[in-house]
Amino acid sequence: MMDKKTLCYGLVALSTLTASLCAQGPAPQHPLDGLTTNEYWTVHDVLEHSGHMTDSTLVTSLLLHEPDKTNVLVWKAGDAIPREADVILEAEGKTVEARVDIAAHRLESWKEVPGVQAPITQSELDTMSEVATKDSRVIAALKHHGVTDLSSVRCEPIPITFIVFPEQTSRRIGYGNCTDRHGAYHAWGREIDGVYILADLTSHKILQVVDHGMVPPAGIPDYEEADATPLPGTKPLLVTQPFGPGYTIDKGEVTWQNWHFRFRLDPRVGAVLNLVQYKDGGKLRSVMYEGSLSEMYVPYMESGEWWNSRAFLDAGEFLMGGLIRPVGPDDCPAHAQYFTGLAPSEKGTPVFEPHLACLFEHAADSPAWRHSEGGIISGRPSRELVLRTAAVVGNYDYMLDWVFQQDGTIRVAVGATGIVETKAVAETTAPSQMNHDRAKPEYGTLVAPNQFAIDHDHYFSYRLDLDVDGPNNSFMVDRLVPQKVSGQARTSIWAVESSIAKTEKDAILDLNLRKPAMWHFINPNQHGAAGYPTGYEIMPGATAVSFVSPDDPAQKVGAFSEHQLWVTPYRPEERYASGVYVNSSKGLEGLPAWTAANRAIENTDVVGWYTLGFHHVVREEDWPVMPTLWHDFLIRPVNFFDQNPTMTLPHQP
Ligand SMILES: [Cu+2]
Repeated sequence: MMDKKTLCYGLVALSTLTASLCAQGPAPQHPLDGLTTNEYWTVHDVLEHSGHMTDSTLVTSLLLHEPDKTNVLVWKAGDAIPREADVILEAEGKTVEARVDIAAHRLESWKEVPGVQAPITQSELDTMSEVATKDSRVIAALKHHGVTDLSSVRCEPIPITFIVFPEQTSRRIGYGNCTDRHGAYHAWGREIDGVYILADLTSHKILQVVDHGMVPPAGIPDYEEADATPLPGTKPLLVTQPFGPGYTIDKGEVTWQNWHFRFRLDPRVGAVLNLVQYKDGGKLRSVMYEGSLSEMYVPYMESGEWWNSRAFLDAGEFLMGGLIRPVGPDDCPAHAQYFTGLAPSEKGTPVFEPHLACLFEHAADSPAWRHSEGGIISGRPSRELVLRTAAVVGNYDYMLDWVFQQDGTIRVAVGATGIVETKAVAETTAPSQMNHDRAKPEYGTLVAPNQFAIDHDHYFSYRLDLDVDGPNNSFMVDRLVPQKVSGQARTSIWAVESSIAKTEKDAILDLNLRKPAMWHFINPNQHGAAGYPTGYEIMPGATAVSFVSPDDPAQKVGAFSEHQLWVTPYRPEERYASGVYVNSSKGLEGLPAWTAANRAIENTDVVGWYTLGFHHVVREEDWPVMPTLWHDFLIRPVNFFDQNPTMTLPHQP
């Protein structure tokens, strides 16, 4: 058996192909490093000896509690490293928040939080499936659907993010249906639709079984057995770095070209980048204190009684095993370096996660700059550094990239793939109204016989604590406005009008092609050679806004999706765009609640929240597994440098 410690802590350095590093190292080397194995065990032991734990108490979240930002910014190697953990526990239907001082082996606080539901755990789902498949009402309903061999049946009462059933206001409730993976490798697309189960996850009681009719069992997607067929003419395409990677990692700090940054792999939100700096003229300049995903929201467009509970807040509702899962050899290039990570078990012990992220350089497919003059082409090739993770949320897989460019830009990208969620229907071909009556609205696409993929949205909120040349920044909107011109050959041009957002409500912004604007985070106290304040902008790519009515109860929980940009004053506890607790939520937590106070955001430490999203009208090509669909946005310097920082790049990429 492989010694995990060796794999985790020792650089397997004979070849970069197999190099595997622990993102967090054997002992923390920096206050923002992820919790280590020893630290998980300390937290576990402190909780176990606290006198509060019973056999049924579940650790539903265990995360690093970041030290105070002002202390981190002055921290230097050799200083003591403050280490604390935040734990959310489920204690017989009650939600408890605990904080543990790791260095002192001390429980700092243990407090019940009324009116909220902790994230759902795997054992709750496993237990309920066992209970359900022994329940006489479920057995009878499944028999009615022709399913009598229950050995391959799983009934999963999944979490519900918004209030669908009155029971949710006082109890820990799951709701869902059964799948039969008999004859298949996995259960997606194998739903025994028609049988629905409402369950109390605390008392392990099935509250209600509904059988609303007979739906034929769905076909088997069988994608895992797809032949890998060589394409004629395909020749090897190799990218190698025979002399090793062009970056270094020293005590957890990644240095590549002029970039410096740290990262940890957080069980709730995945990669958390910290202390992102750019070396400019020998001086390290701050760009971003912290950047990470904050929340995800995937509402389905099916209003029918048995499906309308499906609106997922994927980062916060179910944390077990962590949001990100291992990446494989087809996810990252052969020369990539892999990083291991840890996630908590339901007892707060560490669970080792191999290959949880990969890091690699690649030659960009376009020049950093070029100009052709008099037949002479001047220019420079460019390369990029990619930190890649993969979130796996039930049926969906998301590739999550942070891409560092040589020109000072960070590109943040999400690639959506995995299996679209289908509802079993009687039809084996598109119903006539889909073909002929275009006046009738549709809510999905028949991707295979009996498999109706429901349309839905995907929204990702990114929390971006930009610290451009220091923590105190302002948010400036540069609006492009039409200008009338008279007495000239032109009658109309446009001009840029800048305004500083004074308070949060000035900075809740939407994209509008008719009213373009630049979203510009400036340091009003630092100016470049030309006199402009130094800055970085958040530059949207193709994205979407939720136009589901704001009073829709699911939309209230994912309310961050109504706007592309929010800006808040930095508050260490404001980390998740829909709040900490998204199960059975009444909604309007997180960004809408915080910004209601309309706090001042001028010349202070501010945090930008960008929503990347897309509407997913499912295509037949999205079955049985969706081709990866990428969306991105840029964090881009604006007057941060005095000129193009890639002028002096070498000619070798
Ligand atoms: Cu989708």
